[in-house]
Amino acid sequence: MTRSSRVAIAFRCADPQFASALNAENNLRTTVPRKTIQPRTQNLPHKQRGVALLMALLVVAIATLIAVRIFSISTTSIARTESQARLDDAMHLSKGMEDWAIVLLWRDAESGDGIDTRNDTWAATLPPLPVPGGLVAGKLEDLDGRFNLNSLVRNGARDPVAMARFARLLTALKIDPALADVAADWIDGDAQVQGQGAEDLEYLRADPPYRAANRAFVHISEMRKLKGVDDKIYARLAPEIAALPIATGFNVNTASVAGFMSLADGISEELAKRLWAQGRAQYRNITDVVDAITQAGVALDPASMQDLKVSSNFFIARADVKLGDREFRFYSLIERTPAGGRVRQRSQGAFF
Ligand SMILES: [Ca+2]
Ligand SMILES: [Ca+2]
Repeated sequence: MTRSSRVAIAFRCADPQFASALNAENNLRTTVPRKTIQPRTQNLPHKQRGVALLMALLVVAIATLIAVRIFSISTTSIARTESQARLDDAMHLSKGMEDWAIVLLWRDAESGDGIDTRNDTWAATLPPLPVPGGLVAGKLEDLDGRFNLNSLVRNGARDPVAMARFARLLTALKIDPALADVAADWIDGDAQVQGQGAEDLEYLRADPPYRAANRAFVHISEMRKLKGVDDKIYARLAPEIAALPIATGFNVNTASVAGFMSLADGISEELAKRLWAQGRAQYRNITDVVDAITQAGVALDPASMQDLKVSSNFFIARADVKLGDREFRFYSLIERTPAGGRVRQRSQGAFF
């Protein structure tokens, strides 16, 4: 049924002539049984008149209820249609924000400095812009400065560099580093518990029971299902991790203090804060950051430096849309490519 036909029904039901039409129909209906039943007893006409009146009242009451129900269904449908239309408009606007983000990232790449930092244009918050019926605001954050959970297992085997880095990150965040084993078991293809990890047997005891995913993380919120992760731990972890569809390097320019602490044993919080530079680190290449760490007296394992970089390929674009009294938030996972960029994932409401 179309929206216009629903509206037509609603107004027909609300028409004042509707009641008199119903009354006329009721009179007809109640007249028929009276004529049929009338010969049975002497006092039936009087009784029948009472029944007829009762029936008339009942039918009017039911008709009124039906009319109200039809009207309320139709108004709910209209409300839902309007609500859906708002959501559709908001989604269109959020896709406009994706286009904006991709253009911004492409321009940044074209500018030619080859590095990505929080001082870049893409990192600036887009203040609320007026659009027909509301406002739109946006924010881009890079994800390559976070730990990619899917780097824990490569080609079916645990990656020792990634495992050690994640364990150090967990320690820096005051979380039991055993969670590195648990996360690796969650995504490795087997049901064999390694180290202090957990597989199906652990999760089948839950209520309701579930199994280990045994495939790459699709979203970081999967971490909530892992052994040992409660709301507090997840809240600490979420801003530090990413679940990217491919193996990526680690951008030191956008790393957090805990991220710097994860690079090597012996990087104190104090040193990490210096390297982090109030979130404004601007290393031109990896040699710069390696020199800064070694000059502070920390030995670096060359193998653990292999995936460090100073640029990013994955970003999360946030769009805040306000239309009338409704507010929407959308997140889009954007991959920067040589041709520009593409959207790899979308979500509404919460990203974490
Ligand atoms: Ca597994
Ligand atoms: Ca396993």
